[in-house]
Amino acid sequence: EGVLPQEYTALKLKVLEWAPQAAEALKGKIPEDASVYLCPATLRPETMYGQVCCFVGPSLSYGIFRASEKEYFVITDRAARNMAYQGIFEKEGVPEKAADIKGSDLIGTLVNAPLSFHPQVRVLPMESVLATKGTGVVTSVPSDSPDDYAMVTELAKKADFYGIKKEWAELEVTPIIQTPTSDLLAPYLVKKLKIASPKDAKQLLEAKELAYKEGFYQGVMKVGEFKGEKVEVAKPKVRDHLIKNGEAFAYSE
Ligand code: A2H
Repeated sequence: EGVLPQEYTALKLKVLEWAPQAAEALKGKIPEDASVYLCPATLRPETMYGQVCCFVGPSLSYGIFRASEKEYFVITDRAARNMAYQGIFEKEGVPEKAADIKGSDLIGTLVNAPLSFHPQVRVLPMESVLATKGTGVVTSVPSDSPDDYAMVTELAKKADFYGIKKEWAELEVTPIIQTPTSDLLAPYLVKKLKIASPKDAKQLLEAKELAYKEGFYQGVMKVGEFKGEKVEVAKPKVRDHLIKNGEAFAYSE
């Protein structure tokens, strides 16, 4: 944990269709006219064009919290307490939980991913999602996150084992950011460091650090409204754009 607070962008991925297990578990618990959002916390809002799925920890517990009359968020209890404290919910004080749900029951849910070339993506499992960081929900950008690339590759390879449809993990990975090394930095580093699976934690940590530094300091946007601009410059602009559109909000911890 650093000394400075981490300033995340929490995205709003609207649920379009619940996985059958989730629909069953949530029956009658959420007002029919409300929208429900999975809210991944990210440090790389400028990469959101490249979302291909949304990860939850299959063994983690989530809550569905009332943000306002018409909006509910799927996040950990811990994140809900922080959000209530930060004035993100309409009502102050103890967060109002409409339902509990296990990560495993969310797998297969179809959500809308703001800005993404793939506007509809699936919720998929990732064992390494921590309950103690962010919202416990992580949006997946395999072009720029080695962890995400290693995980989607694994999911596509072993779809049956993970109980998912192979095609959910096989959405095209599009170049988002050009760096001196590559326009698909995460896949490049995963291959270069010979990372074979999400279990190669040591190499993944190295890849993550390299990707983050090179992407942030030397990256140039290859797509989107800020195409041609440096990542450093585009990052806050993409963030503001998402927040203004009601597709994200500031969250820190
Ligand atoms: B980042 P930091 Cl493209 N458990 O978003 C595990 N990882 C989590 C998490 C949790 N509970 N909550 C957030 N994260 C991930 C995009 C991204 C991210 C890219 C490249 C690097 C990257 C798409 N995934 O993070 O420990 C989220 O993934 C590498 C630093 O607070 C979030 O940003 O520094 C990042 O880790 C936050 O990590």
